[in-house]
Amino acid sequence: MLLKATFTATMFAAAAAALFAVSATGAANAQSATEIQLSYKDKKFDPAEITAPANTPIVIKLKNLDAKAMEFESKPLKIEKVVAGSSDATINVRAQKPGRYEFVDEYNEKVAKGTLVVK
Ligand SMILES: [Cu+2]
Repeated sequence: MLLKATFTATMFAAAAAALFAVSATGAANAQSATEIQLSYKDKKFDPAEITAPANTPIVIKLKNLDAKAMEFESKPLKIEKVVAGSSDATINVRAQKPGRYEFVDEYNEKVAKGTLVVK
């Protein structure tokens, strides 16, 4: 019985250490987020293509320079955010695998397109 109790305590300690390691990694990721400046004017994203490293959280600082509201939307990134006219927004993007991720202003999606390239 004593041996079993010791074993269980050791397992518990190992599990606690593993949990701590996971949260420590999470904190490190949050610190290394890539920040990208993006503006929106005359129904165009500038730049139309933005680039970020793979497997790192991304923060898009979006400036809507148009007087009207727009809606930043990306189906592949599962993001939707309404940005009022003449205002800024912060868009948090989870770490992504390499690839091309399209986004649009949903209110003008035929013309207002951009791409996030992750590599
Ligand atoms: Cu939408």
